[in-house]
Amino acid sequence: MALDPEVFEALLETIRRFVAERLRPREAEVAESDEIPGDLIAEMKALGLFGMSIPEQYGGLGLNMGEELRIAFELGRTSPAMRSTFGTNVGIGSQGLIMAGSDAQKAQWLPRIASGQIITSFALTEPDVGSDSAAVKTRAVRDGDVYRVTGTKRFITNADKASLFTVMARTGGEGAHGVSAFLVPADLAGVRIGAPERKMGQQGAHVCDVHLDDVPVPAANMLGAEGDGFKVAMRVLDRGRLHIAGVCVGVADRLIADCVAYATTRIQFGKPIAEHQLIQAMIADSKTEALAARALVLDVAARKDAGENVTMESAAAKYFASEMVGRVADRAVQIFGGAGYIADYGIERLYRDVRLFRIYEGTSQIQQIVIARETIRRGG
Ligand code: COS
Repeated sequence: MALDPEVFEALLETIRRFVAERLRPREAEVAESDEIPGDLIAEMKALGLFGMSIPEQYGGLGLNMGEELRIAFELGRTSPAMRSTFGTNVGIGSQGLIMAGSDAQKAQWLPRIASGQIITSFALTEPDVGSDSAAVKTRAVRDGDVYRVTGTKRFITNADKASLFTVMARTGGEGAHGVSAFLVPADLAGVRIGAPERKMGQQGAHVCDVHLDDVPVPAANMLGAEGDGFKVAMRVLDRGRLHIAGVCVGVADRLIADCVAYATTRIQFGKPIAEHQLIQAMIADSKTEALAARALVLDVAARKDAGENVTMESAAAKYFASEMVGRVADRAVQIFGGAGYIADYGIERLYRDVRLFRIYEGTSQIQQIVIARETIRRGG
């Protein structure tokens, strides 16, 4: 359900200011420390960012997809790691529960997820299970009132901060229909979190292994029915991919603004480089692509809010927007020239940060497969 438009515009303006005045000045500090400062996390909680997609009845802001995406555009204007702080609570960490959870499960967990009191995480990927996510090897074996869950999950965002994981584990035979989804509290016996990985970019956002060793997960913690886990994961990703596409648009807008600021003040050959046509061509290409991605994202969000199936459209939005922001970041380094390669200007950092968008929540190649399959299935 949409918010009152005036209330929403006020929220958007507050977040715009929060990003510009509070988050942007702290980007270098976050990158160097590989942590989001506690005072910023407290402000994110106070703004309701952890619960923006969670229904109001559970203490969230209850934004619809169109609204969430317009906020994602604003959040994209700072280091992507800032958004990751609450990104799992808004998206992949909470949506399985919202889509497939029982009323009791929702009442138990969602209010604390919405407030940011607990962090959530989505555990699908494994050491041997990346793009082929129906091949999940983690096993869940029924034992009275519990399932005993054993396996290793890999590259799990926010795992070191999470109190609750949505874990996809195999309860049946091979393939997608043998997978079930479980809510796994991090404090159950047998849950062990690995050290944060060292990464190319997005410092401040942590990914870790999650080791599950005979973890006794209450049978009541299953999301949906046995065998539904793969479909739950795919529906969560349909939505998550659209959100990521929105963030890509925001980062592209930020990079274009940085390019314009630099190109209008940097003098070469006796005039600002923004007056040189080869620089203008790069600005024009970046702006055109960012506008196209924005329009696509908003169109898909409107379709989703209208109740349409947007599996294909979300994949297309994520594919286009993540590839687009990669090109925009590459041009930004080029426009900044030597300065684009120097850490102090922050452009090379964003260049590294955006590389992940083409990989996580499904690689570009997986998006191509989803787009092609679904287009063929729909007959064109
Ligand atoms: N929504 C609902 N159901 C879906 C679905 C979706 N988006 N996608 C697939 N399904 C269903 C199918 O309809 C099928 O069900 P039926 O057998 O009842 O018809 C079942 O799930 C299996 O689907 P499919 O045969 O398409 O599975 P594949 O093994 O071929 O895998 C891809 C499909 C490759 C698209 C999937 O594994 C994928 O998205 N991989 C990438 C995972 C990813 O993004 N990982 C990132 C890390 S998580 S942050």
